[in-house]
Amino acid sequence: MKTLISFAMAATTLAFASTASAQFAKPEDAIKYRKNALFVMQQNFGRVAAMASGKAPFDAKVAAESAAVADYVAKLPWAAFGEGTDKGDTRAKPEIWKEAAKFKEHSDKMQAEMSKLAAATKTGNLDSIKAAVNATGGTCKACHDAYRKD
Ligand code: ASC
Repeated sequence: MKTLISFAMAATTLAFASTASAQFAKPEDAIKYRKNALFVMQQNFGRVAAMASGKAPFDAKVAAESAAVADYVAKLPWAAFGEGTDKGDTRAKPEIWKEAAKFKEHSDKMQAEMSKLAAATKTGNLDSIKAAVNATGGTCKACHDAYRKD
């Protein structure tokens, strides 16, 4: 009995672990998940970008907090681009599923630049933040140009 319970618990843990990383009940859920993650990321990145361009007053603490959130959330959307999630309420181009390696290169690049931005905000140096915002924004644009409709 004890063995059965621990087996059941281990199975449950495994099920939750894979649910959290890559499985969604419905394709619509995956699409919603990745769009919401990208939205939260953009809101936080955009806050820092507004400071970098002088559109918002520079607040080092808010910049660092926002960049840290963007850096973490940047890891999330990619698990939600699984097979069968190419159709529905999405602007994702079908090429994403035909050129998975290239798409991953874009997402890896963005995550790397976002991490550099988070590091730059920790120094509080506005010039390095500006450079990192431009580099990160460039990776957003490159991927949108290649893989997003309109
Ligand atoms: C943003 C946003 C993007 C990028 C891009 C940078 O804030 O939503 O897609 O920056 O505009 O060129």
